Order: sequence, then C-alpha cells, then structure tokens
Amino acid sequence: MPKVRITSHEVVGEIYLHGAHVTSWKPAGREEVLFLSSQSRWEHGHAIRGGVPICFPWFGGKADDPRAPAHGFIRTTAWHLESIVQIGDAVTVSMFTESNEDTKRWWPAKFRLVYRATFGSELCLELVVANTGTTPLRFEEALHAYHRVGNIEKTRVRGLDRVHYLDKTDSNRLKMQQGEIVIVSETDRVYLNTIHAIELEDPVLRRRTRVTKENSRTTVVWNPWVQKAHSFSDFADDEWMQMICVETSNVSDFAVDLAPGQQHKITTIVRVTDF
Ligand code: TA6
Repeated sequence: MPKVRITSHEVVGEIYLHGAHVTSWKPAGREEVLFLSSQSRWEHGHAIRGGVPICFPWFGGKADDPRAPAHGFIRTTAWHLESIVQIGDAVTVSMFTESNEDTKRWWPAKFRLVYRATFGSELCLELVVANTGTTPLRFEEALHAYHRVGNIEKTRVRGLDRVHYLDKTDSNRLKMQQGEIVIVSETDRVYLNTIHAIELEDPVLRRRTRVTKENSRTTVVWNPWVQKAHSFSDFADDEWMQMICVETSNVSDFAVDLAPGQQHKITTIVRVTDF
C-alpha cells in the first residue's frame, strides 16, 4: 500500500493513501504517540486498525442502510497525493479525493475532500469538505485518533467535566460527565456540544497529550475493553490496555450542513509534553 514516510531530526511520521490514514507520529525524543494494532489488516476494502482513520460522510452505522460500511467509505478509499511541503522543520502532506460512481452507490452527493497532515513537534490534521454539487448536503465526520497509552487503567482524560454525552454502551442514554474520565469498562461515548481541549494523562509513559480542535462540536471517547477487543479479528486480545480513542468530530445532532459551493474545515492539533 503506497504511503508517505517522513524522517527528519524533528519528527518521524507516516500516512497512507489508503484512507489518507496517518499511522505514525513520533516527535523527536519521544516514543510513538499513535496506537497501531499488530493485527491490523492492510488490504483494499478494509480500514487500518489504529492511527487516525477518517470517518465520513456518516459515523457508525448508516441510519437508512444497514449494508453500508461502518464509519462511511472514505477510510477505505484510495486518495490522491496533492503535495508534500516542508515549512521549517515540519512537513505537510496534502491528499484529496472526490465523489465518483463508487461513492454515489452509497451517497448521492457531489463533494471534494482535501486532507492536510502536518508532521512536526505537533501533529496538525485538517479535513476540508467542499460541496461541489447543486444541492445542500449533510454529513458527519470524525478524526478517529487512536492514542497509545502505557496502561489504560492508569490513564486519565480531562476536559469533559460537566459535558453531556450519549452512552453507546447503554442504549445511547444521555448522561453528564462528572470530573475526569477513568476507564474501568467498555467505554463508547459521544460528548456533545463541546469545543474544549482534551488532556490525556499517562503516568506509565510519563507523558501528557493535549488535543485541541477547531470547528468541532463533538468528541468521541472509546475503549473496547476485554470482550469487544476479543470480537475484533484485526485487534490483538490484550491491545485494549494500550489505546484510547479521542475523536475530534461532528456527529449525531452536530452533523454539518453545507450549501452548494460552500466548504467546511475541521482541525485537530496534538501536542505531547512530559508528565
Ligand atoms: O468511535 C467509537 C466507535 O464508533 C465504536 O462504536 C467502535 O465500533 C469503534 O468506533 C470502531 O469501529 P470500527 O468500525 O473501526 O470497528
């Protein structure tokens, strides 16, 4: 599978054309920040398990079509390389894709996507969606980042105190977060109407990961825990302990409406500091 691999004294990074999928980011002097499953499949038609899959134009199952691929079709699409630009010590890789006969099988809209991934002392990901058609369109999107952690049970997630969320492990019941998030079982939550930055505190890898975002009104937090992890063929049984997904997104009631000729950009920036 074709990929762009960046190696500089500042950063090591990797992004595949398959799904415009970032699979590695390692700023100088640090261990790998992103989780990538040892069992991931590297095949056309399958999403890579780990890194940052892009969910678009729907999140989860497609409401009106149970046959449709989970999280949309864009993460298994072959994107095109647009440019690779070095600015100072950072490298920006741009890729694009657009609607075609295949995409229209699932979703009639005319669109063009551009994805810019900037690898440097921070990781900046920008997804630009353009409505190239003549009718309004509505879509969900998520930068479904898998963060690598030393031990999920010792990891703490901050920044969502007193934010309402839909609990997908409890029939999407609406609840409110109290204090920091501690993962003690399968966790699958859509935090609503939040623009806050998130902090992952990892006492085992002795690092703090800060995730900031722009034009995103939801944050998804996910860990499959034991049983769900066992149910995945592309995930090793014990890998649930080493990852947490924090997903900059616009899903559920915060899906994006885009008029013809308009475009929307969602951005997430990841920074790592010592704990
Ligand atoms: O983002 C959390 C979630 O929607 C979970 O419900 C879980 O299914 C996860 O995504 C992974 O989905 P995938 O289709 O990649 O197996």
